[in-house]
Amino acid sequence: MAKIVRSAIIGLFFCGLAMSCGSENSAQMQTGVAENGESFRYGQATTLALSPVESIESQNSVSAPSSTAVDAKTTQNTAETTEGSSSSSNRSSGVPLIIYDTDMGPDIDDAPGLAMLHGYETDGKAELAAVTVSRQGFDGAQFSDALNTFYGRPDVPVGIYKGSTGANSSQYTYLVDSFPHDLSEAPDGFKVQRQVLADAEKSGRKVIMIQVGFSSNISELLNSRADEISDKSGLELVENNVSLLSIMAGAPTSVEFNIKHNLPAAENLFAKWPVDMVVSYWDTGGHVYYPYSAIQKLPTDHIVRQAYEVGGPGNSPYAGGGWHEPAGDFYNMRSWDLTSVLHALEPERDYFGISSAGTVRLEGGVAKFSEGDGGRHYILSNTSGYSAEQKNKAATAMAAMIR
Ligand SMILES: [Ca+2]
Repeated sequence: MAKIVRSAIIGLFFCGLAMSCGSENSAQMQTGVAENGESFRYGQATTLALSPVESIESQNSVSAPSSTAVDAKTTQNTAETTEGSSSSSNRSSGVPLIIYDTDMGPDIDDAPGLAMLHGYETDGKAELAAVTVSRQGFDGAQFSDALNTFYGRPDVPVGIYKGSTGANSSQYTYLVDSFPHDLSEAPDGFKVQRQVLADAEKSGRKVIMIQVGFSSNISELLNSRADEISDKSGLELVENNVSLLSIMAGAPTSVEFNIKHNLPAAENLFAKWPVDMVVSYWDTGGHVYYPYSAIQKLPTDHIVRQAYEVGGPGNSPYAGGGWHEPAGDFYNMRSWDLTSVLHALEPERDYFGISSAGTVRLEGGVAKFSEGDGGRHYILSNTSGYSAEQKNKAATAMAAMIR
């Protein structure tokens, strides 16, 4: 009991900082209510009866999707030196354009999620067309630009939501001062998205949208009308040019963080989204741990490693209170945002299992899914019952893309 009380106190502290409180699963997580009435999650990772992800070194027998040898130093250089040819090759080969819509800052997983996309682009499997930040806070846009610059792609457009959301704290974006970046201003996120979709309409290329934060920008996109960018509405641009929205949001029995902090936008998104949507509930990434041992393979000055290790040994803001799984001086990361990236780029690998088509309806913020009824929503399966090998396979595939 003392342990739970202590965890509750820690949980209150972190949620007070508006960190990514995820959702609460009554079957597996301890829950409570903060003074402001918001529910929060403070479950101890060690009480979830999960097998910690084994080190990547032990997973050599698990096949990763492409280049599995993660030599961080050489691949980073490769990304920087071959990006030009890679981008031109991607452009001509018709690989999907990607819009990464993120709340970059409150939790760590947005940063490695974006890093994965650079890995896919370097491998010729995708082209990062834009990053749009779904919370207020220019720091999130700057950090995204710095990460893009780190990977040799400094000119990826970055947009930002200019309304308000319920969460805007950041634990690591101040590190941007240590990395080259040149973003001086950012346009509205939905306008950046409109531009990508309008360009795609002309080129005939398809766009995959990946939303791993709040629904702020994409809700505005769906509400947008003809403007100087396109004579099409946002809804038409999505219908004509987007093949998939891969989204990390929601939980079937509680109000998940990404839903909670801009509920009207999420309700608008789920009600109006006109093409396929694959939803990664809290539980999916919450049960797949990205091992710290994979982070340790990156150079110490790598932007993702710096963000992951923010706070320093034994003082990580992410290691306590069951937020992620403590591992030595740091933590193994719950891989929420990475699941949506992984599924979007490797759907054929079916790492998580997927439902039949149906509809997700938000009922007071709780994401209720029902199969059938003509819906175009799908949910990734809850991985809580998966074997350690299956979880490791997903984590290994993620790590193969972060270099
Ligand atoms: Ca996120």
